[in-house]
Amino acid sequence: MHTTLKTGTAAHAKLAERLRAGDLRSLARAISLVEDDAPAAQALLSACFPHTGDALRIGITGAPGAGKSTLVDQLARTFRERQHTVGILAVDPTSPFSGGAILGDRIRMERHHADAGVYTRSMATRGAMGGLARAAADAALLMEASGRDRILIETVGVGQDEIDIVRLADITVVILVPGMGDDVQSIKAGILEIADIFVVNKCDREGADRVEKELKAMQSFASSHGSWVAPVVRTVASTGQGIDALVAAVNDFAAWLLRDGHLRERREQQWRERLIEMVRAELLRGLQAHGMKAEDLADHARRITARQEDPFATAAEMVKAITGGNAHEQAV
Ligand SMILES: Nc1nc2c(ncn2[C@@H]2O[C@H](COP(=O)(O)OP(=O)(O)O)[C@@H](O)[C@H]2O)c(=O)[nH]1
Ligand SMILES: [Mg+2]
Repeated sequence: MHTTLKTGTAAHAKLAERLRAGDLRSLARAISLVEDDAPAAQALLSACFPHTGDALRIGITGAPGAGKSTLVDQLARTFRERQHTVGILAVDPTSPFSGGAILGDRIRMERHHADAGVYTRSMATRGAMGGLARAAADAALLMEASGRDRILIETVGVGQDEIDIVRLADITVVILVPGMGDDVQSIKAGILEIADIFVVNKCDREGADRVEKELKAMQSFASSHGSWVAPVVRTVASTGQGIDALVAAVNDFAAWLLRDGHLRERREQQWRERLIEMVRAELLRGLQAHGMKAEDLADHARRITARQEDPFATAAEMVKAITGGNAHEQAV
């Protein structure tokens, strides 16, 4: 089954067009639409999608205060020097604030204010309807459609949300710092496994050697990477020390991705997962359009718990109601 790309209505087409021409206000408006999961968002994303796929999306994660924002700033500056255009997406699953209200990111936006080649946007739990990871992925896509070829996605290290968010990137950079109690041993295995590049930031502090040594001892954890061994880069983000080495590591990894179909494989895996998510969201939307309310779901749950209703039959019935057929027969 193939669905051709839908062209949106005139209004979406116009917004998409202005966004693609580099108009920052249109980009901001478009991101708000996807953040709100507005009905208009789908047509807009569809219109932008054909104009994406060439940018490098770099996910950066680490504990609060590790220096992510400072490092992202330095990366943005370096990429600008090398004639790239940059989109920065700061995603905070722990914050209820959105749209640029995250402290520090305001300061950053002011710093890059004069440069239209750097676009910064904050995103938080409250703003993102239908999942932060989904909204972040869509926002990154819009930034890319607006012509940015380096998308930096910064997210705070707090667990599954963070993993979901960095997994939408092509490259994942994990930042550690000496003496913050987040010794390598205490870092969640899930985070170590997704790292393509390790950064030991705040190397002006004591203990950087130990963090680096521990990381190197654990490099074998990144076994899912095949021939790539995640390097350890030492930085002092606040002075810019080590940033060139980090950019070099990013470029090395980007080159590795382009060899033997690694990038294609990674992106296909991402789309497999995202498609499932999108279908799930679409089904829920269909159910809501069909009149299902949160109270109905609560009623079902109550009856099911009391063994007055069969959840397996209910789920099939619900899907059948919106697809007009037997879900199982159709799926097989
Ligand atoms: N000493 C030192 N301080 C740093 C370094 N990098 C960042 N900082 C400081 O650490 C604090 C937190 O940095 P920030 O980038 O906001 O961290 P984030 O929460 O991970 O985004 C700020 O005061 C930075 O100036 C570094 O390499 N050395
Ligand atoms: Mg930050």
